[in-house]
Amino acid sequence: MGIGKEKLGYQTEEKTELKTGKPSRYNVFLLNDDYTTMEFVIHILERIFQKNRTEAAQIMLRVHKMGIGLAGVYTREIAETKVESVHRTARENEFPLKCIMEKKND
Ligand code: TYC
Repeated sequence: MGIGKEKLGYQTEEKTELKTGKPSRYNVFLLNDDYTTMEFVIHILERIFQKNRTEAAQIMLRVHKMGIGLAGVYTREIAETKVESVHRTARENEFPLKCIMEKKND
């Protein structure tokens, strides 16, 4: 048994939301790899992140060149669902594409 978050003085997500009335937002990033095709990443950005083809191609190229790129910003549950959808769709198509989420500083 550890010391609870409350005693250590951390804010829980629930307390922050109750106080501010605003849910935390999360950046969802795509990561580069050597095997996933450019066309598949564009398809993911169009279908899962609702980007148009021009935006999708720009984000894909940024990930390809920089190693990481922002696909979208969402509340926690939606971000979690996006990450799962990317991984499931990539697995179904036998690509190693990875997607991560990170809480924004609110
Ligand atoms: N680097 C990949 C290639 O050259 C393309 C790619 C872009 C893969 C973005 C993943 O998130 C990614 N085929």
